[in-house]
Amino acid sequence: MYWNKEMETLTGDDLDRLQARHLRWTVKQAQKVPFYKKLLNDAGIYADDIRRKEDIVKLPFTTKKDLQSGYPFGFFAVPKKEIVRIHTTSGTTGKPTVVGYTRKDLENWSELIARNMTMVGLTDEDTFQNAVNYGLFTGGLGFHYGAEKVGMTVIPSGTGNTKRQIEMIDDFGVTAMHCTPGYALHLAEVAEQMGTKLESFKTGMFGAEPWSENMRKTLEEKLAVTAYDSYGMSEMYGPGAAFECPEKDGLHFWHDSYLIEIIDPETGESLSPGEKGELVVTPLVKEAMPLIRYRTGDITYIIDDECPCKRGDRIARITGRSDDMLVIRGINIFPSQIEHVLKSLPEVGDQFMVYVDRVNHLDEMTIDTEIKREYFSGELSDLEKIQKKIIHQLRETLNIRTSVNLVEPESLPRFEGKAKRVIDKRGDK
Ligand code: ADP
Ligand code: K
Ligand code: ZN
Repeated sequence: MYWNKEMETLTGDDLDRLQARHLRWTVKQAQKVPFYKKLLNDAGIYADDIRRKEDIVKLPFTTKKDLQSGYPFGFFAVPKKEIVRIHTTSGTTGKPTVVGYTRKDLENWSELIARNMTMVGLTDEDTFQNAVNYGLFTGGLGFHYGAEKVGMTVIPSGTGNTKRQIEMIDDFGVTAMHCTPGYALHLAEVAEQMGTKLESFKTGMFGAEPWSENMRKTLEEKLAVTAYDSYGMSEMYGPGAAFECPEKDGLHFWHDSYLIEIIDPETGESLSPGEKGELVVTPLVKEAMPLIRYRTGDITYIIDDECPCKRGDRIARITGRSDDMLVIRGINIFPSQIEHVLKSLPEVGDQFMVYVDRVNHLDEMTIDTEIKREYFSGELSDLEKIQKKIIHQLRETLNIRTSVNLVEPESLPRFEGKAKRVIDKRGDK
């Protein structure tokens, strides 16, 4: 099933011409942003130099650091009054990355979500529960409006209160759901304890964090659903940029809306289909915040053989990161952000260690942190107060609940070379 068959299956010269035109437009749009104006000027590249999509390699890369340098609105290419929505995502230090949308951007985004949902067989007959955070994260409102566009009955359940979520699935006859794969597994377990088989639930759309084929098998068995992988990031509108078709063999990137490349993260050199590297994305229709060759940090490869569904190029599942970003319950966290929070608290000493593990199928983060000697009174109540303060501050900034253990000054390992502050045990599970 297709939402927009012509666009989804465009090939050959027609596709090449469309992509080249959109790329040229995007470069023009980017030139309205002072950062890009200077960058392109310095590189001596202008929109008119872009004749074919292959010309993209002449353009410079953009990084998350660049976006941060423009905090908050420095990357907007349209006057503020044309921005109708803002989302944010975690940055590398204290400040988040801000993304903005024009009305047209929101329409474009909904169109892509509508394509994804139609691709996996969902229609206006379906009842859809969106069990992700509806705040500043893009997964809530993004999927919500796409599902409404299809005409589904949408339940904006948000996160939390798993028992209630399960009751809603049963009581409202929910057929399709969007959440993180970790949460889906938790849901399956709680449903089992509650003695319900979630009869109506048939289609799971899972994303925002890495998962595996084994996890798919488990989810499909436990929930008796078909599970699809959904990939995106706030800088590309949000989720929905790439999505699996019923073949479940790679995620189709919407080729009229994004140009994708794979590079060697060390050298920046372009890699060929099948070669694993860092995904670089150039959105082709973003008005409010055009981006050029954005380095996602996500590791994958391009699959360019034809899919039976005739849609465009696919990427393989994301298997890792080229940087130290952690994805915990779908939330992106950089160790530098943790450091930033800890350093802002006078009681906290020099060293910390982050442990990430999976408990009952959900990601848990624990931070061991040293306390300065003058605050290490040995009074239990004082220490508890400090511990609470740290937990609160981390939650405020990172949007995630962490456990914190206070340890004595100078008791954590010191590093001579590059500090290894994160121990992630999830891969072993
Ligand atoms: P989202 O809400 O789509 O997760 P964010 O901007 O918060 O958007 O996070 C984007 C990052 O999340 C990606 O760069 C990637 O590291 C991770 N991510 C999103 N979807 C997936 C997925 N399906 N598989 C693996 N990682 C994913
Ligand atoms: K994420
Ligand atoms: Zn396909």
